[in-house]
Amino acid sequence: MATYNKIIDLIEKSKDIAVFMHANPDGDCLGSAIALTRFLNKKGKRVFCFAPDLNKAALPVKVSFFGYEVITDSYNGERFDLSIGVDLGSANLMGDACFRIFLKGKKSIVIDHHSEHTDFADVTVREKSAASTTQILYKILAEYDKSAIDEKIAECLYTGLVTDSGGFSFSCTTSETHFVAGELLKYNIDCAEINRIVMKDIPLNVFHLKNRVLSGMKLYEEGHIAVICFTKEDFEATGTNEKNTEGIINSVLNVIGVELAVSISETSDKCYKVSFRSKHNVDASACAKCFGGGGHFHASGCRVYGYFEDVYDKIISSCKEIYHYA
Ligand SMILES: [Mn+2]
Repeated sequence: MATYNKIIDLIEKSKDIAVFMHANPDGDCLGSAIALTRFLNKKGKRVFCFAPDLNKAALPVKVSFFGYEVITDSYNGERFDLSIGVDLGSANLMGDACFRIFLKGKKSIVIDHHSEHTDFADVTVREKSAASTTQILYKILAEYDKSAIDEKIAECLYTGLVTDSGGFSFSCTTSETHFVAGELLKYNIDCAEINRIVMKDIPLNVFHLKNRVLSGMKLYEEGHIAVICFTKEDFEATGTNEKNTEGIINSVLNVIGVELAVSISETSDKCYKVSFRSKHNVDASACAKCFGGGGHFHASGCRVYGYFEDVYDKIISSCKEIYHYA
């Protein structure tokens, strides 16, 4: 592919390369950044991989098996031949500190798969149909030099595929997703272990939070709309915080008959983070848009401010309206 060759050419001509990810990086973003860093190191490049806000300590423990030692500890203001951003739909998702460093690259590349994307680099590879950025990155690296891909790199790339496709279960999963996964399994990676770590493992305190909140699930519209709430008391009682709510909403959506699942988490006084997940033709993004948020058709979110009772009522009435519109 012509764009792949452009990228390979730019990398070939560069000596000092900086790699960037988005804030709150997920398995795909970190997997892409670390796989790319390791690959470029093997190609003899001097690579600086920047954590969001240059805060390496804040990176998620879950995927630390990638090996965070390749991530840059500090930055002394120097320039780079090339800046490469991964899994980045827009420049501001990088955060100000990193974007200022990104601009220090004489040339820039972005590799991304988000449907909402604003170009900000000299060369952009954007494949909306790719389940993950690592799916695209594998194709580029394989085209560049297959022999430089090793087990560690394959592990990072494979993890990105698993996390962004929900364990090959979301509709973004294509034959190419499985093809790339198949190629990566040839590197002898432990796919069962990776799947367990990123899809199944749950800390005991989060398990308690989950049980507590799920048992309070409320149903509306003959069981087609389900709502769970995470209060400050739930977090305090279980020693968790609003970051630990991730994925719990899926257990609610899994209930047969539920078409729209809603999770309301109290993040601070009179401030609520709301997530929507839907099935079939129910538009979750329309729910989030009512409150200034956004997202995908089946997964979206927003923030709502006010007294809990008011916030709750407003959300439920919007959801009922959107559910009946479908
Ligand atoms: Mn991604």
